[in-house]
Amino acid sequence: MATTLARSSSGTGVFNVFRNETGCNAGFTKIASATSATSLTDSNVANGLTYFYQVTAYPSGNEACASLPSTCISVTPTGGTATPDFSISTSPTSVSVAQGASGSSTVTTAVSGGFSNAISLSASGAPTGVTVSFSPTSIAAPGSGSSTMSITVGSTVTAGTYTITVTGTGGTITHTATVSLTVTTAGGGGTTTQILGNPGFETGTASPWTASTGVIDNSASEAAHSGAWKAWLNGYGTTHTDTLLQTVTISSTATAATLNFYLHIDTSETTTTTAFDTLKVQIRNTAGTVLATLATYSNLSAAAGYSLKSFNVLPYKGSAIQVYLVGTEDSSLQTSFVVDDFALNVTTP
Ligand SMILES: [Ca+2]
Ligand SMILES: [Ca+2]
Repeated sequence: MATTLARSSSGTGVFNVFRNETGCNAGFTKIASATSATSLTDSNVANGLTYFYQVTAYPSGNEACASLPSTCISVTPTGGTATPDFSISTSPTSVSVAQGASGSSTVTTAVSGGFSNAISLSASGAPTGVTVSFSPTSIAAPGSGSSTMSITVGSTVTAGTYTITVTGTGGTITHTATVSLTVTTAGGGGTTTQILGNPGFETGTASPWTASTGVIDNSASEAAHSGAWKAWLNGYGTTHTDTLLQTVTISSTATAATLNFYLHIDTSETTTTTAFDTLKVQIRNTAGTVLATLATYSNLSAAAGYSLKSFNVLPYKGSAIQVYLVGTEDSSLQTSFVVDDFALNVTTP
């Protein structure tokens, strides 16, 4: 919006223009000095507000001789071309993420012209293996706010630069912004080493694992995932606890560390609601203090066959830790937690 004032005088003097939003008898603020133009356009106005103007005149360079203020006039801009709309932007606009890691950008929306709608967010253009999510997934009405855009890059995504388009949709209006994603090689071309000993239990003994009696097993009643041997925790149908642990150190220079293993759960429990028997997968320090419980499984997730479990354990680099599994059964109805083919893959530069 703008209001335009014109003066009818055409002498050799210059003019100061004053404005307020209160009234002709209130104090004024100077909005233009020593102008010789015969009109002034005031762009700094809003619809529906009334503005009051007055002008003083004086010989150029001699403001001390300024005239008394002119007659006060008022202007109320209305209508205009204001259309409900919003804008969308990202910060930063470019994100660099290593393979197997994640990054983020903040998406910000701002409304204008009386726009009032929730704005839903979506992303397109990410390559296969890259997952993009928003928190929150929608900016609540009236539509001004921000959302964190998380970008998770799979370990197999080809290094390179990609453009992710963020689309905001509010009512019938759609706007887009982009984020440039640069995927870098994990560890800058480093090497990945599996650091657990006897990961598939094929030596037929526990070492370097420490296991409860009977856990290292080659019986046919629960098949191994591969080879002949696996670790079979619990399965007694009486109150019982089994543990399986191995102490390792993830290099302090590691850029990625992932714990994988295969798990099969077999149960005689019939409940669909109560976890009577559980298996916790933990990271402990060498004193046995739990640093993290990565997952808890139970009779409720029993299923035929093995499934692969995978955890990011990079946060535990630099000190000796225990990969610690503990299975606990209640007094009846057996649950077996059968694990095999562990890997703790550590990538170093
Ligand atoms: Ca095995
Ligand atoms: Ca049980």
